[in-house]
Amino acid sequence: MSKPAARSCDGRQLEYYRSLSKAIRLDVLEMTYRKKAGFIGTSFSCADVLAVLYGGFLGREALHPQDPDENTFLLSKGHGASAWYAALANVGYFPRERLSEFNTSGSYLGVHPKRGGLPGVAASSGSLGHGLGLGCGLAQAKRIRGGAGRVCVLLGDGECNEGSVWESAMFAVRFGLSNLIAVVDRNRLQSYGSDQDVLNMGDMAVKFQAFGWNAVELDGHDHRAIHAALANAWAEKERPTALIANTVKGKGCSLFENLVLWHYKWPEEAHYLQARKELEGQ
Ligand SMILES: Cc1ncc(C[n+]2csc(CCOP(=O)(O)OP(=O)(O)O)c2C)c(N)n1
Repeated sequence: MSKPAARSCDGRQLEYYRSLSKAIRLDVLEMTYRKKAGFIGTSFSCADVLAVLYGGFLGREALHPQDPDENTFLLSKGHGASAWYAALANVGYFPRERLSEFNTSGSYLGVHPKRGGLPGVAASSGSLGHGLGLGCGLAQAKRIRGGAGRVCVLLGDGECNEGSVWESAMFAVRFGLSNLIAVVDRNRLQSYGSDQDVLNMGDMAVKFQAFGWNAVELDGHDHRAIHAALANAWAEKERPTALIANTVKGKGCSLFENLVLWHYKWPEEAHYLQARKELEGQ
């Protein structure tokens, strides 16, 4: 059942978010280093957003997307799957030991998410540009059935180069989907370069506003700000909400931060040891 979260969070809640973010990054580091697979930059970039979403808003209840009263989360930037698995495991969707199945043949913990075998994973993703459309459909269905559930979709800013994102943005406003929340991981790096060099998205809050959304910009690593923005989005009654979360790709370890190299690269032993040390000290 969807329940409104408090608008502000206290010190205890902030401490929980901090420890969850750290656990997510440490688990991502283990998965990408041990399995030589996954995307560490994108996963570290969204770790704080996922920590607040799962630590404060989705809890353990986002399991049945067809239930109109349940909240549903979709990872549209599917290459960030390792961070999603780590968030799910750390809040209790499945045992943390299962993270060792990452990138193993026959496992549901693939490099990109696959629906149907892992609690909390409502949709497959990896081909960018589809999550917001799926989110619109789910939000519309919950609305038609008179439910109170929200649908939250996490997208990459490079992903927003896809025209399907903006087609979905128009649909969401046309049908007044105030139960739909898009969080854009605005780290300004894609897979082969900066968004400035590839296809610049400019002011994304202004773009979403022009489409009729309630859109706000925030620091995507500030747990208090993320909590407040999500609480406002959860309470929104008229329009869909876009949260443009300004982030640093690779955030959490100085080796990986803001370097396009770490979109695809996996840590070698020296990187792994330094990253562990930095993360454990946080
Ligand atoms: C339709 C589609 N085109 C291209 C790709 C290849 N691809 C994977 S990740 C990526 C860059 C995504 O950048 P962004 O959305 O900014 O995500 P970030 O990793 O920075 O969080 C691309 C182009 C894809 N997965 N799907």
